[in-house]
Amino acid sequence: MARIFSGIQPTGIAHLGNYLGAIQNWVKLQAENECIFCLVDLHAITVAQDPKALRAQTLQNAAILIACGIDPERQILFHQSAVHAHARLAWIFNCVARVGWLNRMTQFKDKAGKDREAVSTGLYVYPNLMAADIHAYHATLVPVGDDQRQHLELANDIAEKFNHDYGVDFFPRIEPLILAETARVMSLRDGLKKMSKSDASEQSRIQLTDDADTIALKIRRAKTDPEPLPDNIEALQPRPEAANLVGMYAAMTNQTSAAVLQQFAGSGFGPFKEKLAEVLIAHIAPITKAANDLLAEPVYLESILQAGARRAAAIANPIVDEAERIVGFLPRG
Ligand code: AQP
Repeated sequence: MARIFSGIQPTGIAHLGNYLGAIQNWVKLQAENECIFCLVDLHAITVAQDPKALRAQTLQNAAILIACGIDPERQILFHQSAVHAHARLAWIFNCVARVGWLNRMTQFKDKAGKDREAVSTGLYVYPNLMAADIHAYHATLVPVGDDQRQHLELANDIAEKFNHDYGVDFFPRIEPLILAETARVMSLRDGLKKMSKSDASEQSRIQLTDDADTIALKIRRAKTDPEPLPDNIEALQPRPEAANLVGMYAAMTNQTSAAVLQQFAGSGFGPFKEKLAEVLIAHIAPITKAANDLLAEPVYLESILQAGARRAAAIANPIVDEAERIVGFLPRG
């Protein structure tokens, strides 16, 4: 049984991309692994957040994860800021990682854009905190999208340097678990941009709290092109928006994009979008309902996260205490 660490940022409401790329895999992984699921609010504030919205989104995403099938009794579900071991280890890793390593991180370049001087230093050291999230539990498997591969390599470089510099064999190697079905879901407004919680346009994503009418409207308005659907995958390649919608339908109905094209070849987007909306609504409506039921009892939901945090701290604290001893800190007493 491997120990798995997975996180999601409460920077907005979890969307279809998070679901297909991450959450549905987490639900499957629970059966055979010890899983630690974290709402990474420390990561979230690396870009500006409204405090009230951040609190609400942390609870909303917790409700969504449980509604999707994450079991907070058998596994650990908590909010990152409640377990101080993350920040303590991240500081040590800030002192282990090299500036040259962080300068190579493509996600920082993407997120900082042209205004690199104006972004927070937190955004720059984000990968060090991510390394701490994993190593604080001696987790060895991390299910992520392909976009996170570089951060996991960095987490291994940090662990190796720590072990080497202090002459220990303390932090294990991490293996990324990049699942074949980790589809990248793209924005409904731009087929070349990934679907994202922080995209300014809510029309760009299907949120896991959207009701049936909202889903239908967003899909109707999704950007497409004037051509009918082709009968082969190659012909979809220069049509990112069409490819994205076909990929969504395929993922929701458990088939390949090629099989979907066999079914809809020659069809215009009107009827295809109607079918896509139908399968999305059928899948998302029960999640929305279960999440709303949980959100009606925020105190209960908070108590689930707090209990999870206590269990997480019981694993992480001794590991981070030992890391602090290794670097030469006196015991906290
Ligand atoms: N569009 C996507 N398609 C497939 N997988 C995705 N993930 C995110 N977007 C897509 C996967 O979801 C997990 C949790 O993501 P995250 O919240 O930690 O951060 P993110 O990747 O930065 O997600 P967002 O929605 O784009 O958030 P913001 O806008 O705040 O940056 C990860 O495993 C990720 O791969």
